[in-house]
Amino acid sequence: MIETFKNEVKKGLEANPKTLPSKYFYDKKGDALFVEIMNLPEYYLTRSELDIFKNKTQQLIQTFDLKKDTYFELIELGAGDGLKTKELLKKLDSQNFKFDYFPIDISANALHLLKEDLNTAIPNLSVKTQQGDYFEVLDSLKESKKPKVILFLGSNIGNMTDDLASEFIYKLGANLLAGDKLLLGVDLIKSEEIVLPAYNDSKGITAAFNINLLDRINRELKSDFNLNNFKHQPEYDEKDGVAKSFIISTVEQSVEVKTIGKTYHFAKGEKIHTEISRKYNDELIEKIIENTDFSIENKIMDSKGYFADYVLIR
Ligand code: AVI
Repeated sequence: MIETFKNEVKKGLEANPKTLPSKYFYDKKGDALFVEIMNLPEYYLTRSELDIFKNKTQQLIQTFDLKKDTYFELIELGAGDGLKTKELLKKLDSQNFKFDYFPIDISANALHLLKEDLNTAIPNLSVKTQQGDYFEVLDSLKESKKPKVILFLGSNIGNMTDDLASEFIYKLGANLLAGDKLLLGVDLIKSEEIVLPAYNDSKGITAAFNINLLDRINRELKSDFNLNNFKHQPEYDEKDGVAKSFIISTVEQSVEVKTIGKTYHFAKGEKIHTEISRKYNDELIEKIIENTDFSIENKIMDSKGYFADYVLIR
């Protein structure tokens, strides 16, 4: 794990322009900062998808086309605190659907808390937490042959390039059977006035989330990034719908990363690209699933039209 981190940081800092992978945002501090981000007034994404799960639950259930006498599996990739999913689970439970809920997450702690919370909120619900890699868990669930609904929410797909997103969805399809469903939650392309503040909040939480990556490298790879000499900078291009986060070196400086055994030079104003947060429309989603085994069955939007949950069928 630490070897992979080291190699990816090395590769990123030696690239031109410099990059660092956003998946490394999520250490303990990064997880806590992301929870804060989801509660920020500017970060509309979580609230928008929650609106769908609260107010369009019946529509979601209808497009899943579930039979009350057939046991199925509801599998969530990156379940976190399950805030949105709980709305769906409550409805399914009250309507006497028969199913197991499999939340998959990297964090054993998040899964433990989620299970405790659900056991209290929905005592009848069968919760089978799965800690680990999405594809390893899906592979182990293949055997059951029960109909499956996969949830991949929160526009998490947007942190991948379109090629990687396509490959990811293709691989999901390879673990499913014909008729299985994938609920893909994505942020929609909209104006800069709405998107940019979501990645540049007034309290500076997103800035801390981005800069924490350098702090993590300092701690885990023994480097000497002076965090005061770097700042967070988001950019958003409304035409292509891609928000990008950068870390900018505010002075000319050199940084030694001891475990890599190298010193990296930064010019004043030089950027490190740390994240993409893609926004979508129908055309982009169609393109991404073009070479997968899925087709679009439905699209459910929040009341403001900010966010969409696409129901894809295998
Ligand atoms: C997890 N992911 C969908 C978030 C996003 O909106 O791209 C991560 C994030 N980065 C900055 N703020 C939130």
